[in-house]
Amino acid sequence: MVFAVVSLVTALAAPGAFAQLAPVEPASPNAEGIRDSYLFVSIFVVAIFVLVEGLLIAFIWKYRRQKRARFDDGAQVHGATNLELVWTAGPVLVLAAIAAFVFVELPGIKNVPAAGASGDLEIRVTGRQFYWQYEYPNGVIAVDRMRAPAGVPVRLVVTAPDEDVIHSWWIPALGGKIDAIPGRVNETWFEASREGVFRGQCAELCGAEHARMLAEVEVLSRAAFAAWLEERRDEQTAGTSELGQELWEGVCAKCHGLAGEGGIARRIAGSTILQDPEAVEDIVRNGRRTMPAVGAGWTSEQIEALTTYLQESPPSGN
Ligand code: HEC
Ligand SMILES: [Cu+2]
Repeated sequence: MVFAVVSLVTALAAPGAFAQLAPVEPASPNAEGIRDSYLFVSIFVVAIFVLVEGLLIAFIWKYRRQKRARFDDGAQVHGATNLELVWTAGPVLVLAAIAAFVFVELPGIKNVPAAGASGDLEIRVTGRQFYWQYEYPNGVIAVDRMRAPAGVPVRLVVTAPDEDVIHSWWIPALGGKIDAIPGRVNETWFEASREGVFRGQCAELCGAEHARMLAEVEVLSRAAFAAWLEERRDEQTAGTSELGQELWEGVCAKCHGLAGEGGIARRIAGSTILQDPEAVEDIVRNGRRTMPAVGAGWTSEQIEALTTYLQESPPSGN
């Protein structure tokens, strides 16, 4: 008990500690709505905590034994109509205030805003063991790191393949969690208010390498995003994009290690299979014994990107 109090007090005394108790600095209107709701609820939480603990201490003091004999009862008190009315009506009013506030905020958190003059952008987000795959309207594919424009509503269509498990998309600065469920399509959105890199994490325990299922959204200016998307499209067609490296690092390395040195799955550095595009395609599309079909449904561009990467930069093993 004493230890708990001491550690709580020291934790709160650290600079910026209170800020750390609040959700991260929002960078999208829906994340703002979530944080505002959190802070609104916190007002009551803190007030009730102080009231209850304050009364507790006051009563312990006021009704202490003093000179009364050890086993004598204290004065008996019965009935206090006004007090009873207050502690019945008070919580009702508090709950009504919280419910009203949340219902006002909720549409702004949940609903994708109507597209502006520039139209919105839709990105398909697929959660798989243990990576996030993004598909842009022009066919560009990326893994784990999403690029998005600032100031544009981005609609995320979130799902998982039938043979996979449930994951949960969550970039705290850009909004709430949304589950990626096999065979179901969920929608969420963000409209990034500033450029920067916003980090998140799969928020649903999804298997051995769940902790490494990190996600990032790199928010660029509109012009920079448009340029990136177009360039990536061209590079992807020409087979010179970073997609191959993204696939190796985002997919294979999570189980086999960044240098193929082995992890939760065996070492594959130096394996001749990796130099044989057809063998790689087969194993990646169909799995092999205990290896799941991590690339089922991949486009031929994806397969080519990976096999080219494996030939150009074979995993070194250390
Ligand atoms: C979910 C974890 C996981 C991921 C992701 C994964 N693998 Fe595997 N991989 C395994 C396991 C487990 C085995 C061992 C299979 C067996 O023999 O039972 C394996 C075996 C292999 C082998 C050796 C096969 C053989 O017969 O010798 C190769 C090559 C391979 N993986 C390539 C890849 C490539 C390329 C990727 C990325 C596209 C990848 N793996 C992604 C789990 C994974
Ligand atoms: Cu996951």
